[in-house]
Parts: sequence; structure tokens; C-alpha cells
Amino acid sequence: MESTRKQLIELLSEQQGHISGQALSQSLDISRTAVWKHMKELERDGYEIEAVQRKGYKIVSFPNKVSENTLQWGLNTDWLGHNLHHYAEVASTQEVVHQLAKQGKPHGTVVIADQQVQGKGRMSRNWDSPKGKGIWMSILLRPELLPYQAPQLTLLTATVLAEVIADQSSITPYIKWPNDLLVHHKKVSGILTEMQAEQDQIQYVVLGIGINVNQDTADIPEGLQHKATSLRIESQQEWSIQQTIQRILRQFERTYDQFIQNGFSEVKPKWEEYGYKIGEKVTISTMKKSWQATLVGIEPDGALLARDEMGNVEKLYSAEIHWGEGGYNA
Ligand code: BT5
Repeated sequence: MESTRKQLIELLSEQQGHISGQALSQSLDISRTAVWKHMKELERDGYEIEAVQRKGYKIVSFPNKVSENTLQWGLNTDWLGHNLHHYAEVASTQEVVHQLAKQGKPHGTVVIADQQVQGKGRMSRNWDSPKGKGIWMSILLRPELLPYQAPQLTLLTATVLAEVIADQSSITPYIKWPNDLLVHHKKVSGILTEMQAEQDQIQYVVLGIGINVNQDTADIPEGLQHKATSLRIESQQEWSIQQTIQRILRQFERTYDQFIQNGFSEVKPKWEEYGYKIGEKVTISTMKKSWQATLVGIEPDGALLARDEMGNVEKLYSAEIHWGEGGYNA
């Protein structure tokens, strides 16, 4: 039953115009009455179906909810998300994709969950992922890159998210090096890039994207309220999670393909345009010293560039940055 319905939606989605009840009944090997019953069921689920005599059926619009069908309908990507899995609840979409990667699933496989009960941040930190309120998604990539280039994927993803958010609203997002997206100094999104590599070869990358979309302040745990926000809080409007995911996947595919063809040079200026506190003074602490610096940009290998008061520019790979008064200090 379930798979007949899935096939039916696929047939209707592939078709530009109408498709006759006769053709559907033949392709699905069910009676025309059964086709009609399926159509009624789709309508009850929020699909808008147009039935025209002698022409047949056509899906006019999908319900505004997240499912494999609604995400794939009108996605218009070449390779990203053609293999897409949606779950109501998982521990972490990262873990699901690691398993799928080991089973040999292809480049561009996407896993999305309504809720994660063990959402992961970096270094075993937690990522709060409440049900139906955000985008909790992981992408499987099998890039022909060298392991040292993997951080570029995090930077690239951050520019994609910043662009999609800026295009869809009056929100001004900032990318805080290396992996956070901030709005008004609060974190709205985080990226987690995990890699399986052997010596000089990447086997696969699991790119995790977490975006707080429709949380109200009350939906954010008290301990995070001073440093976390959502698109809804910032724009004072509800966002379509399904459409936002589709926009991200389209923009990601475009940017990724350009990056593979032309290298990092196109990503760098975009990242810097959105870079948090680029051109501003911060205090940096490394194991050896603590110093005042002006952030100047990023390097192709993902390093942050900081200029000290003598004018020397240093490349930072890991450092504690004190983002300053009113800044994000997690
Ligand atoms: C990150 O880690 O920012 C990466 C987050 C990646 C989440 C995605 S969701 C899909 C995929 N599946 C997963 O299981 N993970 C990925 P990090 O920079 O370490 O930040 C974690 C810190 O951010 C926590 O220690 C909290 O302080 C804070 N935090 C936790 N949940 C948050 C949220 N929903 N919004 C804003 N801040 C949060």
C-alpha cells in the first residue's frame, strides 16, 4: 500500500501535464477505482489534485510538511538529495549517514529528521534539536579532495546558509569562524563536518547542518537563551522548513560544483563578506600568548588570518577568540 502510494506520487511528479487514470492503473497494476481512492487519500493528506475529464490527474501543490515526497517534489537538483531519507526521530542524522556511507550509498545522499534526541556538536558537545522546529540534516559527500581541504567544505556550507537566509529575509547573518552562523551575536546555526579518510584520500565526508528555524524563545533551553536564536525570532515570521531545505540543497549543489571546478577562490570572498568581526579587533589566546588582533579574512586551508598591532599577519588553526563586548562568547 505504502509503496503503491509512493510510486503514484512519483509518477504524478514526473509528469508535466495530466496523467490518465488508465495509464496510472496500468503502471501501478491496480484498478481505476483504486487509483481514485488513492487520490482521495492524497487530498486528505493535503495534496492539491486537479482531475480533468479525459485528461486525468495532476498534482497542483504538495502539503507544506516535511516528507521524502514533499522534499523531492520540485527540488530540481542534479545529484544532491536524489537519495533522501526523512525520519521523525533519530539519535543523530550524522550517525545515520555514517551507516549509509558504510553501506555504499552515493555521493549526495541526504538524511533529515524532525527531531534528534542526541544531536551532536563538535567535540562531543550537544546540539539541541527539538521536534519540528528546525533543520537537522546531514549530507553524504564523496569528494575528490585531499583530507587537508575538508575544512573548506565547512566554510563553503556556511556561505551557502548565509546566502539562503539573507535572500529569504531581511536578516543579516554572520559567519563566526569556523562553523557558526550568528544573527545579532546569537547562534542560529552550526555545522559539523566529519570525515573518514585513509592516508591521502577522503573516503567520505558527513556534513551536518543544524538550523534553528521556528523556535520561539520559550522553545530554547534556558541555558542557551543568552546565546542562541532562531530564524523565526529574528524575522518574526514562521518559515517553511521544507522550502528552506530545498533552497539550501539547490544553493549547496551549485556552490559545491563551482568549488570542485574552480577551487576555493570563489568561496573565500563570499565567506569574508559574511565573516563575523572581519576588520574588527578581538583578543586571541593561544597556548603561548594572548594578544590584540584585527581579523582580516580566511586562507584557502580554512585558517583564520589575524593581524597584530605590529602589522604581522598570523594564520590561526585553533585558538580561543574573545569576540569582545556584545559579541558571541560561548
Ligand atoms: C556545532 O557544534 O555548532 C555543530 C552543530 C551541528 C548540528 C547538526 S544537526 C544535523 C547534524 N546531526 C547532528 O547530530 N549534528 C549535526 P559546536 O560548535 O560544538 O556547538 C555546540 C554548542 O552550541 C553547544 O555546546 C551549545 O553551547 C550550543 N548549542 C547547542 N544546541 C544549540 C542550538 N540548537 N542552537 C544554538 N546553539 C546551540
